[in-house]
Amino acid sequence: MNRIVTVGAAQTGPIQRDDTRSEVVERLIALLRRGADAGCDLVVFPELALTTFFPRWWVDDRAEFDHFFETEMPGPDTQPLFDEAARLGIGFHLGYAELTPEGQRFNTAIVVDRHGTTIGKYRKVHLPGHHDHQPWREFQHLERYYFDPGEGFGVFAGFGGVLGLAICNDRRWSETYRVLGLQGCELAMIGYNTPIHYAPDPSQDVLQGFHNRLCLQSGAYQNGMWVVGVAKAGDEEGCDLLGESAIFAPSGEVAAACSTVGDELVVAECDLDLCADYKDTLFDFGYYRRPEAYGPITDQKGVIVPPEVAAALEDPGGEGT
Ligand code: CDT
Repeated sequence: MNRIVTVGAAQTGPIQRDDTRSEVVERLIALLRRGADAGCDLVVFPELALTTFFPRWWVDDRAEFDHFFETEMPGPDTQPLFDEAARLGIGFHLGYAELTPEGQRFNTAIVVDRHGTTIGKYRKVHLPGHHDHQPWREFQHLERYYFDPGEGFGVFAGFGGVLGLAICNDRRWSETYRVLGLQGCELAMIGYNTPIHYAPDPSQDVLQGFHNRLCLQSGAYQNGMWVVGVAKAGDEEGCDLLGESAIFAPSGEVAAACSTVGDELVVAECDLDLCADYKDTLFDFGYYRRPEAYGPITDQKGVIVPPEVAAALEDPGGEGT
């Protein structure tokens, strides 16, 4: 019997700064109910799904933004989401800002089973943007100011398969999917908030949708896993966020895709047994991978052009010119 998990990608439209937590949770519950009506086992919400994307603003004292963080999960505002999911008998994935008792701040995602129990938690590893105030930008991207980095990519047992979590910018790094793939991940959930305008190189603005799909799709194919990419989309406080939430099969094919930038649910029946078609053939890691040839992947962080190559390029009339 095939292992089919019916997954809903629950994209949300924008969340404005003054929207209350309970208003947002009501929207999530509405999506959850649509998911239940559509037969979902699992509904996937975006990154930072409870608040506006507050790293777009600078404040001198980070603590001024502590109200965007959750100190407990579930807390009083989010308990209704857990309760409704358990009542409906479906699981969910939720991204939120986490403030720990020790004062650490993380960009976090959890996966909750159909009984309302949290079965997996992940803290974002790749924090994009900058740590300092850069007033020349139309808006800031201060994840490196507001968040501490997470420590790694774990996988979790749930819904009959191996689940993996990553968050937004993580999806642009092939290492993310490979580390999950090496742990047998069969279904990766990745929420995102992606401003269409990229201040350091605006020529990339028109390519945002293409790059989003390129990364999610190739991550799915090259690791033989389902990938669910879910956006918080639309005009949020004057910042245009990419939609294009979608579910990708282990073949890399699109199984379901959103077409709006509002609250929208699309559903795919994800057959986890399809992963083996790729994991046991072309991407049989145990048979084909050559870790002994991949040293620089973990031995170094930035680019090191080998000295002899650099020298050849500097030698006028030499081999490199
Ligand atoms: N939320 C998040 O990680 N967004 C980034 C924006 C990159 S530009 C600073 C992303 O990779 O989509």
